[in-house]
Amino acid sequence: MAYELPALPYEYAALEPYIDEATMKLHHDKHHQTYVTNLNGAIEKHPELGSKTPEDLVKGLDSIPEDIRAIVRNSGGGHVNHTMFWQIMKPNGGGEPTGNIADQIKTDFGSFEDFKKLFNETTAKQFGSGWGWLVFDGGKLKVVTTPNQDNPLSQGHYPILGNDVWEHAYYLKYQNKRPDYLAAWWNTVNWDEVNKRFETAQK
Ligand code: MN3
Repeated sequence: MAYELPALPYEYAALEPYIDEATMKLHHDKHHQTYVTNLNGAIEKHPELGSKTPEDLVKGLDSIPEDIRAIVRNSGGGHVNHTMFWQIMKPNGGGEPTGNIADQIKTDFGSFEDFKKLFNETTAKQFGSGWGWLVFDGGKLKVVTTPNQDNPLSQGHYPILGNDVWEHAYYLKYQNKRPDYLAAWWNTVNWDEVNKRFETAQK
């Protein structure tokens, strides 16, 4: 198998009460696993692609053979997105941003509160399934959304953080109240990891 499901870096219940254990189990063990399984199935048809990182696959969708391009876009994107998602959260996370990302957020959005408000409002409006993202584009932070499992890498933007607004990410606990989930999610953010990603984005 070319790609593997990464272990969750904490217990399933570690993000309670913001994200419940049952959601984490299903989300990691079933949803993320399915993206990995389907990506591997596609790569079996073009084994030469198996040496690429999942990020490189998603970055270069145009060069993926047409017969598997949609699967790589959806399942490769799903794999990349969720791998990041588990890492940018942690137990006892949240609070004010730290490090360089804190300064950049102030520069580009005015304050952390203004940034959160923009991110939550923008992401709440993503119609149907998708993601909200913080990307670094042209020397500035920007909030964008993508549908389905599309990753900003496919548009040449490195995602610094992202939140999953597929219903599977929140429906068990929050039902139809996506804004409540978005508001609570900030209590899980791992700012050390976000700072690492910001450093990579600047390169
Ligand atoms: Mn998901």
